[in-house]
Amino acid sequence: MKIEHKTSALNRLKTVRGHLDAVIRMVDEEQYCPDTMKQVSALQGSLEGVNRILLQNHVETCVLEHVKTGRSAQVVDELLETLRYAPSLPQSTGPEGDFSASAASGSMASQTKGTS
Ligand SMILES: [Cu+2]
Repeated sequence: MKIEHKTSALNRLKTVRGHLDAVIRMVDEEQYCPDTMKQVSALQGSLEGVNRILLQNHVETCVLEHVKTGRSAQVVDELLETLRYAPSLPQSTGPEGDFSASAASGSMASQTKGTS
């Protein structure tokens, strides 16, 4: 794994962990439902960001290596499978795709990005 992608993924996941603790407190304290839902959506957006980083790393490392060693057919099949886990990409239009994408903008997570 490329060190810059590893660092970025770890930082984001640790931010998500802190954010998730805050959302757990919101539910425990029975805060206003839409406020909590907004934070859950922000968390979903943050996790999608982690998957984008992982996908970028995968393409830059594993996929390139497989192409170099002549395993192109395997690369295509696996990559199409992998894209299913990247909800914000146009290839996967799951039921949660539109909602989380729109809710991710202006999220609390993006404001705290880079801290851990
Ligand atoms: Cu990979």
